[in-house]
Amino acid sequence: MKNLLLCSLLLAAATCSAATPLDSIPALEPVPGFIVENREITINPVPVSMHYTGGRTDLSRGFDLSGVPAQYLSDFAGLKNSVNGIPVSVNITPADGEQIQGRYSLKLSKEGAKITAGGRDGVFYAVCTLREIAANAQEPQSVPCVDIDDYPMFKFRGVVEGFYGTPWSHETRLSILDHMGRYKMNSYVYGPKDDPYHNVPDWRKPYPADEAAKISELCSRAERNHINFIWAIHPGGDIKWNREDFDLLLAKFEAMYNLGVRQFAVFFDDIQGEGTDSHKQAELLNSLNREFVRAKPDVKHLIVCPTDYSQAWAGKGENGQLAIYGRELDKDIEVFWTGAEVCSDVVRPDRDFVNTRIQRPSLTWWNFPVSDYCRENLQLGPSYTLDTTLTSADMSGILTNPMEHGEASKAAMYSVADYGWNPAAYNALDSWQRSMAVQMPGAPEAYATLAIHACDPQKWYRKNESWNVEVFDCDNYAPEQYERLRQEFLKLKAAPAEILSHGGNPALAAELAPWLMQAVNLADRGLLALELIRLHESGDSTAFRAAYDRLKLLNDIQQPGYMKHRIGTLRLQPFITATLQKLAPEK
Ligand code: LOG
Repeated sequence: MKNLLLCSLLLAAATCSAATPLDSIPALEPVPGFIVENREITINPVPVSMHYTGGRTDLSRGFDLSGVPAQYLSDFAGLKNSVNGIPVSVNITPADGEQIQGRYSLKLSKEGAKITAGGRDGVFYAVCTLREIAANAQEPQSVPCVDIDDYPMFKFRGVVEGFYGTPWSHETRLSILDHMGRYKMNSYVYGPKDDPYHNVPDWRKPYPADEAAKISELCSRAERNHINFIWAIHPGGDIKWNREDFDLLLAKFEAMYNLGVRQFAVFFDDIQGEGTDSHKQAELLNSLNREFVRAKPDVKHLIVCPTDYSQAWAGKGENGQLAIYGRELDKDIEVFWTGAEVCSDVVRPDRDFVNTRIQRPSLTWWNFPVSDYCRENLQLGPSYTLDTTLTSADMSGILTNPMEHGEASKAAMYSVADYGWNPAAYNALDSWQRSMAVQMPGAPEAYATLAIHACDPQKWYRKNESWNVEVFDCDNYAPEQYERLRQEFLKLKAAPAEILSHGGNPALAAELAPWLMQAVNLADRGLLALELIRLHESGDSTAFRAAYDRLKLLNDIQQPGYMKHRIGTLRLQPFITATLQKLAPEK
């Protein structure tokens, strides 16, 4: 059964009388999609084709892996291996040119689980699916039998750690690689702007030994998860277009190769001066391609982030950087593209713009949920405004640029993995809802309550927020609106304690901690604002005045903390501010 949610609420929420800040709430696009109720099996990403074949099987007894060829056994880690389990078989079909990388079929019946795949990645993806079924089935003792035929739409699905700010810790990266692998993402680009050995000033130097050892460990962890670890360099800020700097770049790549890196990227974003020269960039990339990439059979295609990575300033004509890339850059080099703006929807028109110029499908660098331009805010909302009709002809893939809060970014990664595998079936709202439970298994509702009020960055890439409630003008509202808002403030007040005590994800709770405190404060102010409205109506001017002064004082003293860790900025705090303004006693 499907429930069509929201949409119309949003416009209603913005309808307020004149002269209050509520008037300035922007009308943002509703989150598309619907919550799927009562599903028997949850698999993320949603498979391309899945049929129930009748009958049920028991996964609670585990899997008999004795028939799995030894070379694939390591990919079955995490599945309960048991001689009494259902038998698993693996059949490798000879790879042919037509085969889509990673395609697999899985037939789950009473007799066992039959995996057919073209190669290693396909087997791994089949196991991911099996693990999802085993972990998420409503009743593991009785799981419906299914036939699944599945393959990814896009060649690249993953994460570009490409933000400004504190780079992720080593532990966070390891855990993100596991998270990505679990949801069939295959590309992780290492490019944190504030790593000095990636960027100016130290891109020419090798990593110190302890950092180097960590990169090696990341490479192994990525490999185990069938992820290409792509190391990026950002030399454009001070590069000299001479042989000396080229040799230093080659030497750095060689050093990274020796640490285990097998795919590379060169970033020319956010630079000025000499480094922006399009012809020189293309020449350097082609030389790297010939002298390094193609010279090593196990190194995969080079990737570049151009200086003109967004339509906002990309030259349109034939002397623009993109057209120069199109003419001069080797055809096997992938080109990043963010879209119409730096932070943009993933839609067709600006893909057409870039692709016709670079003469290949671009690789989307999606600047969501990155928050380096709005560090006071979290971006915990749904991953939406992703065109579900795009295909591999429109782009070679999608990588999300996340927040410096790695754990808090995992929900978006879950959904981008979903979209990148099977865009046609992508259901933004449902994918987000599922991600809440994955991230906070002990308190999914509390996490969703916090997240729904922590979506809007307030500038640039505005996102809908608090769409589950209506805020209203204090002298023009219906009793149900009042009660709904009160219930929501009560839920928000309770959510932080629930997240901390029962969430089951301490690393995430630690990242959220400063916002959790502000959520409680905000909910308290909201409840007081509602009480104030009632007291105003009651005519008890003494009680009203006392409550007004209390809320005003609270709002003022909590303001500095709130400005550093903001929550409910789109609708909830504007409601409180508007109520205070409107009910201000005459001096
Ligand atoms: C940077 C990126 C940053 C993002 C969002 C690209 C290609 N480069 O404006 O490092 O995280 O915007 O602030 C960027 O997006 N430049």
